[in-house]
Amino acid sequence: MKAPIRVAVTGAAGQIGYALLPRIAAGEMFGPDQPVILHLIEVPVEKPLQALGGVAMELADCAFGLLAGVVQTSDLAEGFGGVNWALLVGSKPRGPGMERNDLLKDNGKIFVGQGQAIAKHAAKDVRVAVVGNPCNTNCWIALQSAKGVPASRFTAMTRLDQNRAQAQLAAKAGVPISAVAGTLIWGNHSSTQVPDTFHATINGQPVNEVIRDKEWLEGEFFKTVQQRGAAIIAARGSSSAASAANALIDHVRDLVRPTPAGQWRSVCVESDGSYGVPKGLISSFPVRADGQGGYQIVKGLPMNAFLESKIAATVKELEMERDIVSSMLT
Ligand code: NAX
Repeated sequence: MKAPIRVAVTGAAGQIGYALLPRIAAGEMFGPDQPVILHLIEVPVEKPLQALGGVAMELADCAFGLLAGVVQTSDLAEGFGGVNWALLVGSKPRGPGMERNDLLKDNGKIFVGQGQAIAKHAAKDVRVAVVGNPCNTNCWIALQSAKGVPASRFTAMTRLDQNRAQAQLAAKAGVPISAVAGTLIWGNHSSTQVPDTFHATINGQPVNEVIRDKEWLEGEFFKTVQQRGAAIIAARGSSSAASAANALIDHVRDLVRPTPAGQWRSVCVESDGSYGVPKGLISSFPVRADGQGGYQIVKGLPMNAFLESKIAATVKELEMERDIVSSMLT
């Protein structure tokens, strides 16, 4: 058995936390031979802290062989102390009548503090995955605030969007999920995200040769993926939780392991200027992991006018978000 790794999860008493934690403790994220010590971080408020106690009791009651310890805390020094992974799930939800700019600023403050605490207290090899929305910009803030931690350690999640796109294509083509490969999300995890079917395949064939319905591919498919989160809220009365937790398991597991030859995963990472995305923005790209803690943005995928115009729009939104929060950074 390997030595345990420490994994921090913020917002651990929330609904994604509830769906996520047992799966990490069961070995689905880091493998069946990797023990974990979970650092559960919540706000210092009675109700979530009480709920967190219940989550910890349930984790104990699962008697997971890989769960080597549980820390419950509101203190960021303790929460991020020695952690190898920081999964930043908790954030402030958008309240009734709240402007997007206010949401960005309120969450910005949270991620400044968390970025600073990660730099100060986490393990030297710490890696960060941001889920709490607006996740790209929150990730950008955390990265700017975590002085001394390499930017390549910071990612944000568009894997749920990729999984949604893959499922929609499989359903439309009437094929198993496994027949669809290479689905890809560009840009911001928001309603401007760009689900790309041009580089995906179904049973090894280009998508548009199997689904001969350009109107659906550029219309309904696009909108369904972009607005799936809102559709789930409308149906369930709360936002995606099981699928979001599942996507985070996929996101981290696929960054830890080497990506199989010829494949990529959608991951929001710091732009190096590829595909016309300004350097420094946290944007979703096709990414390949090397299994040693590193990754590469896949270069040279052919683009077209449709993709370019959609990517330009989502990048514009990312720049706008960055400009709103950048005054918070010292
Ligand atoms: P919940 O409201 O159920 O839980 C959030 C939890 O975070 C709460 O328990 C709250 O007390 C805690 N929290 C808030 N601020 C915190 C802080 N500063 N430190 C520690 N804990 C804090 O939300 P949930 O459904 O779990 O969603 C969590 C976040 O994921 C939201 O921001 C949501 O928008 C985002 N999502 C992101 C997705 C993605 O694909 N990137 C998809 C799913 C989800 O919508």
